[in-house]
Amino acid sequence: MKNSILILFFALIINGLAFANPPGSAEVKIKTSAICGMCKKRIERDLGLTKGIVNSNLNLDDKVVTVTYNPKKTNPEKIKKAISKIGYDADEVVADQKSHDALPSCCQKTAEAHKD
Ligand SMILES: [Cu+2]
Repeated sequence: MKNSILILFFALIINGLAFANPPGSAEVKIKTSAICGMCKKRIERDLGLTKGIVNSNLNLDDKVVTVTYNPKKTNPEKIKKAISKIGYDADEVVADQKSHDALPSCCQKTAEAHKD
């Protein structure tokens, strides 16, 4: 009886540790101005090279990129700036004009407007 209580006790501790520290990462969702699959690849690749970012996945349906990051190394503000530097809007952060203008014209956020 004593043993099973001990085992239960340790199981609870181990469980608690596992949940308290989901490998130390955090997640943020950021709305971007991505347009096509090239945009998706470009953003995910460049974010992958950005300090503190563990993983990113851009959903082209709603243009929201889900970024997993290490909160000790970066934060959502820095991540938005990184996306702006790639050439895309990130929530309230407007795309860096120079980077945006360097994108293929089909990937520029004005591309959609030109079609109308
Ligand atoms: Cu594109």
